[in-house]
Amino acid sequence: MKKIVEKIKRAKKILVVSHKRPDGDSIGSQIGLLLALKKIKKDIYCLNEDEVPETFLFLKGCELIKNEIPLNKKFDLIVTLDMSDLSRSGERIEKFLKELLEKKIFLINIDHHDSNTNFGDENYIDIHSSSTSEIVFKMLKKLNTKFDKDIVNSLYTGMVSDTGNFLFENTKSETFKLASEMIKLGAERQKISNEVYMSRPFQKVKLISRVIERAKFIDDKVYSFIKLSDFKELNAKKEYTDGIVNELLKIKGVGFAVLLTEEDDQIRISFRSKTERYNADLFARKFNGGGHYYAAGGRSEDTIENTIKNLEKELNSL
Ligand SMILES: [Mn+2]
Repeated sequence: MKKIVEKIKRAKKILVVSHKRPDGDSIGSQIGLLLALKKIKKDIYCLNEDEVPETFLFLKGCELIKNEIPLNKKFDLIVTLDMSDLSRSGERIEKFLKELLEKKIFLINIDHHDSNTNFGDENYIDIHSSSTSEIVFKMLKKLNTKFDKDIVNSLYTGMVSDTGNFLFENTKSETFKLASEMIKLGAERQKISNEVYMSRPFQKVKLISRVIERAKFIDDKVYSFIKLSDFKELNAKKEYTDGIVNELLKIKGVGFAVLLTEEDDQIRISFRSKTERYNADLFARKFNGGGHYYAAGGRSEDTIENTIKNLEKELNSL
């Protein structure tokens, strides 16, 4: 951590990148870092493949996250957040990052995924942290940041969304301790919980109901799917799929849940576990993916029918 703090102190122009299909943690950690470093007069460019999801537009500073490759490419440091692998940034941005790396621009990789490939020049991977936002908060404290409401709001949002509102296994006593510190520093706990967990667009609720209706059980394991046509029929945005797999996991008696989402060019698969018996990370590796013990992702380039067949077979032998 010390090395990273020193590198950041010395850098002037910093590129901050996170993963495609951003979530609360990637957005929260990016904005938190950006606002804090702006205070000490760093020139920051936050770059993501995809736009900020609707749910997180309430965060002040989210308009500073860009989707365009910068024209002025002179950076002296790259920080990647919540990214287990360079390719997680998305094709377009990965290509840009590789160009910068060829020019020997130093890369700091900050993440909490077990499957992180340590692709940075300096890697800070803490798999015991609830979220990347939690790691960024600890780092900013070491940088003697003068925290304000907007900084802690974004970091708190990252923590709240990666822990499912402090519901998932990754919620540790340390998580509550840091959350408490953030609240003391001005984080608006209730507003954030309302924005992230109590403001579902009705079309998303309809999508959830479709997923629940289609649920198929194999012992204490469950899976369901979303078809491309569902989005059109329900007038639902692609980002509404976020977190839906947890609705399957919440069912009494379920220990392992899988959600398949049909996309234009692939099937995206989410895996969630709520018991030590099932390792989502290991299971996801059978489907070109990985992640954490209790939450992981994968994908398939086969049809949804074949992917379901394959999944059933794997679930039966799990
Ligand atoms: Mn995360």
